[in-house]
Amino acid sequence: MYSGVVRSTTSRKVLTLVIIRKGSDILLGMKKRGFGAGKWNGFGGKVEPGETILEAAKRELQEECHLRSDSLREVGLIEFEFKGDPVLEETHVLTSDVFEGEPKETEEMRPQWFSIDNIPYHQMWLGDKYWLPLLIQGEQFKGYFLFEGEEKILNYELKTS
Ligand code: 6U4
Repeated sequence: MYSGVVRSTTSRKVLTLVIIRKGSDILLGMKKRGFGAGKWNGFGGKVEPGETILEAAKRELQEECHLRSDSLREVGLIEFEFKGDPVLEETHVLTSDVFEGEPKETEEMRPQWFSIDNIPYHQMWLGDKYWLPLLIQGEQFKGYFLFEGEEKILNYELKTS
């Protein structure tokens, strides 16, 4: 898909990532366990067999912070690759400012609203400072990030569409 990038992946995992907005705030969750623990992130996870992207995104949002949204829109597609791992993570990024309920802490995530002027990029995945501003500006985007471990980006590409 992207020129100049050598791929050694053999399989793909499909994931969702939901960023909820309210006025000039966005909702992030502190991941409490698993890969990426200790980072603020959107809500999401693996798409289960038989589920659509949208169904999976709604389910993960509800499971991870008890919000419901029937208005999620897909605005981004990011491929994450980790050096030495043959799995390419195809991550569908969705957003909405229409939702029901109050964010509630769960076993996996501690939700918190952040002003878009005060996003904790230093405690987030390194790539997020590149693509999240595009989402906030209302742009659609496609990207690819190659990580080495959790704290180093070896290569990335990002374009708006
Ligand atoms: P479930 O279904 O909840 O068990 P899980 O495999 O825990 O899914 P998730 O969303 O925690 O999925 O993360 C999946 C993968 O995607 C991890 O390798 C980390 C990566 N990832 C998730 N959110 C990211 C983000 N905002 N920025 C980033 N990588 C992210 O660069």
